Amino acid sequence: MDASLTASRNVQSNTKQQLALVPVIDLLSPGSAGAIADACRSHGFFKAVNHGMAVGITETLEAEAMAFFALPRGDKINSSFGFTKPLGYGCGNIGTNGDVGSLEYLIVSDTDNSTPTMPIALCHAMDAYMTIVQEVAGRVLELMAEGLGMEDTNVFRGMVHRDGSDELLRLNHYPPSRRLEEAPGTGFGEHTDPQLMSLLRSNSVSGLQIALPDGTWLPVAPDTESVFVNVGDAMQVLTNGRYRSVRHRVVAEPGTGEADVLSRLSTIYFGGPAPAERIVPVAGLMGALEVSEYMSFTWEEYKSAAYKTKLGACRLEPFLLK
Ligand code: GA4
Repeated sequence: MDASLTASRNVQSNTKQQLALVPVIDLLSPGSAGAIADACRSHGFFKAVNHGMAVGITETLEAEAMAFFALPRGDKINSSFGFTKPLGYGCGNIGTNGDVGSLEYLIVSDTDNSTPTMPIALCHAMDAYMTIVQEVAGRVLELMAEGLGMEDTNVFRGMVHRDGSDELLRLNHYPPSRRLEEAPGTGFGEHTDPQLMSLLRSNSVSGLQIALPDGTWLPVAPDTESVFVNVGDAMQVLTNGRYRSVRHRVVAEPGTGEADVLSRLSTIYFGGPAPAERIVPVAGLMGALEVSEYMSFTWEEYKSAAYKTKLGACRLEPFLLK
């Protein structure tokens, strides 16, 4: 066989093999910015180790969250603020457009902490967690900018760490999958996150999968010591498509081990900007002749359009300039 053809096949299969692995990035290593940029381009997803989040705070939140989800249903609805969307407690529904999932959840916002009767210990645990996860988010956003060679590495971080920015914390609790045999269904259907980025932590129960660029699903092994980073739609636009938002979902297949008897708990931080922030490709990043692939819109416009879509929709498509 032609040597150059063999070489090109090898390159292709190496790329395929690399894609089949979740990139793991040590946030303290000197090459972390470059590695993050590669992962955000190829997968829109990576696993961060050495993130520096205090174990005690994550363990306390997990224990308080489990205690909350173990409450009788009526108490959970009362102790949050009913089914008011998009914040509060929910069970079985996702969003308000008819999507369902086999999970219950609690969503709180950093700016609107109006959770008057939520258990006080859970409020404290969520506040403490928010503080440490925001720090990691800031560091990751800085590295995302550095990895693109941007002069101002504070651009992304500044968008989500500013008064009025739209940061959310979501706790998802999935029943053990053996119980799903009676009512099988996806835990959380496939979707991309609308924000700049999301940071996910989970207990040791599996279920998360990410879509590779060719559409195949890659299961992500749970790792209680790591934080998983998702690129969101807003970041895809800010980088004019250099970083891609990742489709992901949570499935629980009965008969696969731990997930049969234990419930999965995940905690996700969503880094969104302030409502008036314009989501357009960052000037310092664009090549001389490069044009934006997207229409110009504010976060408020994107979010209100996103909240009218079904979970699995390609939310950026209507904003693409063809
Ligand atoms: C996906 C990311 C976050 O979980 C979320 C979700 C939100 C919701 O559950 O209310 C949405 C979904 C998410 C995207 C499209 C809309 C809104 C459900 C849905 C069908 C809190 C978010 O910001 O967007």
